[in-house]
Amino acid sequence: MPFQIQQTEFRGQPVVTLLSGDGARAVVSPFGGQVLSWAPANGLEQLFLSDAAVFDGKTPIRGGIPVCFPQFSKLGKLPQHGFAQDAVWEVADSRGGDDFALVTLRLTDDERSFALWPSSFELELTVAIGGERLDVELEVANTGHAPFAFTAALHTYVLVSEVENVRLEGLNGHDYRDAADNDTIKRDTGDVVVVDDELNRVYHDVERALLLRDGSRSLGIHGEGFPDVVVWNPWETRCRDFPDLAPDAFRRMLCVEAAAAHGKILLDADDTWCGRQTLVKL
Ligand code: TA6
Repeated sequence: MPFQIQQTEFRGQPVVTLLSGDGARAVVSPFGGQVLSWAPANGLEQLFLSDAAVFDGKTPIRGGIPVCFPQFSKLGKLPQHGFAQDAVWEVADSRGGDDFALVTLRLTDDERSFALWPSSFELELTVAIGGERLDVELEVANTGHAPFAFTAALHTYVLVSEVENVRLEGLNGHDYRDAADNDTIKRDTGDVVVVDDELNRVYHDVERALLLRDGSRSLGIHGEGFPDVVVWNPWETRCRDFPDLAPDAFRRMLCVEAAAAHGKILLDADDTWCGRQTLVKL
């Protein structure tokens, strides 16, 4: 089967659909620079996208892989998660072959970003699929004359069959900031992370690959460049606070995010930083 890259529409908004020669599929939205859907070759959907997500070209889309930049969460004075998730990115490149397809989106500073954050930057987000693998790479270039600092995340919503049955391995022994418990710093001492309540943790300095087990399905999750991992589920209690999540949607999602959230990344003028998250269906 030849690879296909098409600019089409999804829920009334422009998207790029990728199909690699070996049958992996993805949908990427220029609005937000956001992966909305990914299925590995011969496999099922792996990302959660809320049925109640708003597709109006203005509101951040609930699900897939939102890009948080230049601020993760409320770690600063900018709107929550910064301004990249509701900006329109330009399609800069796309290519494919027998075993891959990729698209690169680009976002540069403009009047709106400058009013919020007076720095000159260029972001490139490359989404590559093929076989069992999804790679999402965020490159940040400082195109100005002064250094800047940022926090960031690839806020990945993994689709799960029932969140209470999910086991997340690989975080044992790591310190985390528990945002669901007054930002208390704790150490993870369990073999696995289990979700049976609201969970909002920023794990510090995670170098290991993680394994998400969901019944017979397993997903490897690995970050490079991003030092931290955020694990988030709003549970029943907080799910109600999100108008773009159905009341029981928390059961079908677990966010496992590649993040730079514990400390800021400092980027000198003319310098470039790169972070990546890789998901592999095992
Ligand atoms: O990554 C976790 C988090 O920062 C939570 O605190 C939670 O609010 C979530 O992201 C969703 O944020 P959003 O701005 O997309 O509603």
